[in-house]
Amino acid sequence: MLKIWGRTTSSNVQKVMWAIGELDLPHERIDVGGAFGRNREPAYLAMNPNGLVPTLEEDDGFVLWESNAILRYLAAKHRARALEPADLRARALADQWMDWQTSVMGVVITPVFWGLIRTPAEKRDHQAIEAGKIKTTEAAAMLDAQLGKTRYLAGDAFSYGDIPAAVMSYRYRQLVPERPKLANFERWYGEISQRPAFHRHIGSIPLQ
Ligand SMILES: N[C@@H](CCC(=O)N[C@@H](CS)C(=O)NCC(=O)O)C(=O)O
Repeated sequence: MLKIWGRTTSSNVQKVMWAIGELDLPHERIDVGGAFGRNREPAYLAMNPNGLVPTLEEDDGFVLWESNAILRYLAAKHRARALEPADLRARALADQWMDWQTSVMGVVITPVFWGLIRTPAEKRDHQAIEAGKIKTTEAAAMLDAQLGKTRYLAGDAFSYGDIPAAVMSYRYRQLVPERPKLANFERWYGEISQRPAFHRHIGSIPLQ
């Protein structure tokens, strides 16, 4: 059976579990990382030399890490069109937004998430948190601008291109309650958050 190694509270594991939910794939998820540890043990490092989660493992020993690569692999392998756009350009745009989450939104939200959720109040770097809030709001405004033109990020259909940004948006909406009103972003988030797999793997899991 398909195995996913990684704790449910990791945003990168959440992306993969959301895709598994959308595709309705039989799987086993094993808690690793964070308080569960085990990700620096030799057996885990032999699968994923980064010592990070998630890692995908299949019965024949195939192993894959990097959450966005896992999303692409699962979408291509199983009922592809449910997540992977058929049109080449829509697929490229989905890839673009996935990579953008890794290189932009995921980077700028990190000091906010770590500062407010993982750091005791007396040790917080408020300047870094505030700067991260401003930059994350700029990233959300980029989503809003795109979502003013298309219903979803890569076009008018939901795709894996929405998954990484939506996982970050779940965090953004809680971490920055004082954010400006971004009507297109909120409309998209409202639709996304109705998806059962989003609710199960992201929306119902408190930030920690
Ligand atoms: N680029 C990697 C990043 C993976 C990553 O940073 N995972 C974090 C959790 S979100 C992790 O493993 N942290 C260590 C831990 O959980 O113990 C991916 O997208 O899979």
